[in-house]
Amino acid sequence: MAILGAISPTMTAGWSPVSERFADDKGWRLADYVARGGYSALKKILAEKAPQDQVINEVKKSVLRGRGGAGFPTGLKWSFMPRSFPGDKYVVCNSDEGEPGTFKDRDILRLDPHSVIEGMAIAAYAMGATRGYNYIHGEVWEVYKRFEEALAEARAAGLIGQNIQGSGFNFELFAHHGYGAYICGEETALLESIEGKKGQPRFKPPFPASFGLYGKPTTINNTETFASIPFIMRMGGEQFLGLGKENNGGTKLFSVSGHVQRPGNYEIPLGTSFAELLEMCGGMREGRKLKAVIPGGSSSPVLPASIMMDCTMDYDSISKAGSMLGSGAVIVMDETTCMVKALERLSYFYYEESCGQCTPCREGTGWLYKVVHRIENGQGRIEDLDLLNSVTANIMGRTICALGDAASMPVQSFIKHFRDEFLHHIEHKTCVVPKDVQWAGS
Ligand code: L3W
Ligand code: SF4
Repeated sequence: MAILGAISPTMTAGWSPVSERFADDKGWRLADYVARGGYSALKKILAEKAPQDQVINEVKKSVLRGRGGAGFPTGLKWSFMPRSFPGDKYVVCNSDEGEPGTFKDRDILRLDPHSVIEGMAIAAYAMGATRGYNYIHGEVWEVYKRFEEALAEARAAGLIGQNIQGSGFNFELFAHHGYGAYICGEETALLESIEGKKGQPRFKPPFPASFGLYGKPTTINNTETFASIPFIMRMGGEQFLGLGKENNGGTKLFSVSGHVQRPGNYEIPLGTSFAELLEMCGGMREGRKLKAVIPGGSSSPVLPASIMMDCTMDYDSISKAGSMLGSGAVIVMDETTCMVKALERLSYFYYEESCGQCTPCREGTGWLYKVVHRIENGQGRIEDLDLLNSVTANIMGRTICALGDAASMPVQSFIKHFRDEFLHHIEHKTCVVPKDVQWAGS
C-alpha cells in the first residue's frame, strides 16, 4: 500500500519520476517542488508518525536497487542499520559522480535538488538517523552551490533541522564538496574524506551500517537512489516495481554518451531494450554502425554490438551478457573507434586515480597502462596479451576496494571481444581502423 494512498494524477504511462523536472533550469526551487507534490510524502509520514518498518518495507517492495553502481537492494541496506543505538546515526548521499561516462547525478542536483533532500529526510526518519551529509563531486562547483541554496530553503521552511513540522523528529543535513578524486566515490573513502582525512578506502567488513561516519552506523546511497524515495512513498512500492521488471524496480536514468545523434540523460523503465534506448538517442551518428558499448560506466566490461543489441537495460540482463549495469553510463562506440586507443585512455584513468594503498592496484594499474600504451604505439609484443591478462588476474580480488577490479575488467573484456584488433596493432604496428576514418577522439 502506498504511504500516500492513490497514485498522483501526473503519473501516466511513460512518466519519468526522477527526471520529470529536467526540461529546463527554472523549476528547482522549493515552491516549484511543492507545487509538484514535493515534500508531501515527508509531511504525511511525520504527521501520521508512520512506523519506521512500514517505510522500509515500502522501499523493499519497490525493489529499488542502488543507482550508484553495485545495484544493492536499498530496502535491505536500510534494514541493516541498528534500531537502538546510543548517539548519532547518519545518512550520507554519494554525489561524488566521477565514473567516466556518468553525468546523471549532477542533473538531479541542479534541476531537482529538493527530491534528494526529501529522500534523505525520509531515509533518516526510517532509520532513526539524526544527521546527514551530501558529498558532492569537487569538479561541479555550481551543483554544490545549487544544493546549498536548496538546503537553505528547506531549512527555512522547517523541512530539515530540529522538530521538523512539529513532529519531534530532528534531522540536520549538510552539503560537503570533495576535490575531484575518483576514489572518494568509494563509500568508505568518502567517509574518510568527510572526516577530514585522506580519501582512502577502508577494509570492509565492517560495513558502514555498523561502523560508518565517525565510527557510527551510517547508510550511504547514491543521489538517484535518494531522489527516487519520495516517488516510491507517493505511488507505493508495488507500483514503482511495476514501472520496471521483476527484481529491477522502477525507472532508471541512463547517461548516454559517444557516437549517438543525441547524447544525454534518458530515464526509461528498467527492462527497456537497448535498441529502444538507442532509438531515443536518435540512433548512431552520420549513419555509422554500432561497434561496441560500455553499458554501465567505464568500470563495466565492454560488450560488442552483437551481444548488446540482444540486451535489455536492467541489472540482470546486462549481467547475464557478461557486464554490469553499474551507474547506467552507456558509452556508445561506432566502427571508427580504435579499441586499443579506447582501452589506453581507460587504463590511464585508473592508473591516475588509484589511491596507492595496496600494491596490486598501485603497481598493477601502472603495468596495465604501460603495456596497453606500448601496443597502441606500435611497440607491442605478441606475449603482451597474456601479460595483460595475467596482471589483471593478480589484481582482481586482491585489493581493498573495487577500483582494482574496475581497472581490470575493461582490459579483460576489450581483449576478449576485440582480440583481433590488438593482434593487428602488434603485428602491423598500426590500427585496423584506417587513420583517415578513425574518430579523432578515440
Ligand atoms: C552491510 C553487508 N552492508 C554490501 C553494502 C555496502 C555498499 C553496498 C554495495 O561498489 C560498484 C563498484 C564500482 N552488510 C553488505 C553491505 N553492503 N554487503 O551494499 O556494496 P558493494 O561492495 O557491492 O559495492 P560498492 O563498494 O559500493 C560500487 C561500480 O559500482 N561502479 C562505480 C560507479 C562509480 C560512481 C561514481 O562515479 N560515483 O557511481 C560502476 O559500475 O566499480 O563495483 O553500500 O556497504 N553484508
Ligand atoms: Fe586504493 Fe586501489 Fe587499493 Fe582501492 S584497490 S584501496 S584504489 S590502491
